[in-house]
Amino acid sequence: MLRYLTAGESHGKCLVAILEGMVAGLKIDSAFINSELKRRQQGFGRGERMSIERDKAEILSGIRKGVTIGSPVAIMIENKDFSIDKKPPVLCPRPGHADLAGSLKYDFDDARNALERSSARETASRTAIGAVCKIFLSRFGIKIKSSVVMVGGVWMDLAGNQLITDRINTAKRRGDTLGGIFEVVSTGAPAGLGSFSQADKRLGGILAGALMSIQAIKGVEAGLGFRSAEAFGSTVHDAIYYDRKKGFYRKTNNAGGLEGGVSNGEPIVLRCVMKPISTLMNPLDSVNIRTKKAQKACAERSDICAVWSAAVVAEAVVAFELAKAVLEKFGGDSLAETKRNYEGYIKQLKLF
Ligand code: EPS
Repeated sequence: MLRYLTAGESHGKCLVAILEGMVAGLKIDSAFINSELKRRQQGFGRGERMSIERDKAEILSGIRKGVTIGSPVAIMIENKDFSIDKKPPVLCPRPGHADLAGSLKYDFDDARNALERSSARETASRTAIGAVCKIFLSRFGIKIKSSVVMVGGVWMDLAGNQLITDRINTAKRRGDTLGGIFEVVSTGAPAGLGSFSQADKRLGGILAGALMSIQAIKGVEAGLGFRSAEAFGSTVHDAIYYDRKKGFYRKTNNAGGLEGGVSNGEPIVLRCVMKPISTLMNPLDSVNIRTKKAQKACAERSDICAVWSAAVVAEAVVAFELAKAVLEKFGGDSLAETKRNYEGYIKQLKLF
């Protein structure tokens, strides 16, 4: 089974990620991992931290001479802003962040203990894991891309970048923040990943759960998603056609490539809603967790808008889940073994 763990605080010494279960024999280009880390740091509206950090993956184990050897792949990303013990306590929790819920849960009288780990800085680790998974998936012709669809109510297809830039600048002037919507599209996945046999094997549920686990994500839809609620079934479901060369195919993809919890061979199309960043420079009402007196929420350096970054993180978590689904379907401990099994199945699909 493919699995991963991450560790590290936002202003701790470093971030760590361990990916276990990746096949042996996969060539890993560390420049690709670093380019994914760089993509995550970009986008208009990011905070000052992004000019401090130069996220770079240091591979600690699991890869020898640029090739995986089947043992856990451990990756470290250094935090240039390693200042956790010098930071002031956070006493007035920010609405929307994990500050209050985390302090209640762990019995902290300093919400910094919660915010340091709950911070979206952790997503750098997931991006590194996702990059390894993307390399694996590329060997099976599976590609994952994302695009930002809307920021702060301004739709990309209706507006140029300038309108969105203006909106983010307005938020900044007001001491406010913005969220948005982005889309993640995976192409090349064969029909048959995931299963309807058990709730926890349904690929739609697995992908939605993974995307909802990304900091600040408040909603996920597949294909036509929420918009399918207002239409007749006849206009929602994707009619089936057959061609001797192409095999089974569809002219529409409202299902977003998922039917019955199983990939159907069409692109897997997922959209996520990201709420606005919860650190507001013009803060909302809060309560001091020690004195219990009314006070404004704490406000320290953060982002205004991180939708572009979240889209890159979403690609990474989708990459991990698809890599896991590929390994569950085809098995194997080496890339050659997994590929052999995959090719046998593709042949079976062609003969169907
Ligand atoms: C982030 C690093 C953080 C934040 C952001 C994401 O750095 P700092 O808190 O030092 O400015 O910029 O985290 C949040 C938005 C959040 O709410 O936790 C990063 O590396 O992506």
